[in-house]
Amino acid sequence: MIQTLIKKLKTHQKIAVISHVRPDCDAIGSQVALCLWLKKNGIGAMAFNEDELHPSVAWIQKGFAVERPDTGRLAKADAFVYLDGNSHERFGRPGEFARDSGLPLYMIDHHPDPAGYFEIAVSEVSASSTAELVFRIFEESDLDLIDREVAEALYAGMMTDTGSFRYDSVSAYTHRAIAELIDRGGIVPEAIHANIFDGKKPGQLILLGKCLDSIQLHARNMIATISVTDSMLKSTDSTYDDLEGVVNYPLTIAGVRASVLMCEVDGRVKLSLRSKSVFNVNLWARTLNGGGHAKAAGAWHDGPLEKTLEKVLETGMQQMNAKPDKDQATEPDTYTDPDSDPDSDTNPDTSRPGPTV
Ligand SMILES: [Mn+2]
Repeated sequence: MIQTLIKKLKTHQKIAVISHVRPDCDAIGSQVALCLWLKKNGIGAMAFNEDELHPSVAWIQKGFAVERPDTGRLAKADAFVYLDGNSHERFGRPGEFARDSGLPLYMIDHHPDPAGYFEIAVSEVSASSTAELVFRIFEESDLDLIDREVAEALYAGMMTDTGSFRYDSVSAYTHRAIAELIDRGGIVPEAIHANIFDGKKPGQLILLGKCLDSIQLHARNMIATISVTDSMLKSTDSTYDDLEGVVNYPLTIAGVRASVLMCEVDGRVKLSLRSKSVFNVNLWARTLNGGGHAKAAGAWHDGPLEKTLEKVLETGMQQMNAKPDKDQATEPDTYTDPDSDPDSDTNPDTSRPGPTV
């Protein structure tokens, strides 16, 4: 599939590469690296994203600028590549423009259930990240095209989507790819980690303290919830984006199998779900009209927070009481999970949280 995509991309003059709204390092890292690959192959490239980039992500685009959508610029494209998402809805205005353009649409992604309208879809749920799939484009064409900017972009995507290489989506291949990036790009991993994790404002740590204080345990301590009110954000001069990674903290409590962060955003409640067990939060999020991966998913609820908590627990308990092996069998997500053996249920502490969405 990668070879087919490479051949196809080379038939175009100017390709618009787009990534999902509220982009993370995997979205922007993949986008910057793919645009650099196109440029190095003599193909015109443009990168678009609907949203302003958070500083922990924005530094990645020094190799290739990601633009806000502009109809005049978008109209110059003769094809679109969707990265780190698999349907129009996740891509804001660039996605709508591409959908209505009648031009070829390509996609590279690692989320389950891709839409069927892409001419070529590189869709691998077992890949650690979209950046790992973009690395394969370099590997299957010319590894010598990897320079420092490409390597930094791909490293950032792979490292963040694997929780710093700890999730069970990490394979020997992931580490071989990282070795190539370090060798060929001459990158300094510590500097990349600092760019991403060490730009916090003091208020963010105070917000973290309030979030940890709000942790509640349910269902014999197997489910943990964090409740974030609008006033917690305001009093710490923070926004939803400043909560990145906070949902993972309750997973470090012995016995907790799943964690849900509920945050008031624009009069509704945004949900972030994480699992470190066979408990499939993608299925759980779908009962709340959301989705994602087996171990990391998101959803929205109309609120208020107390009602959201009730609903979350009701649907979570239903799923917890369902037979895990039956649920897993009907689940199209092929995410590999060492804990998918129901016998290991009694020992959830040996597991790892899944990738970020
Ligand atoms: Mn990703």
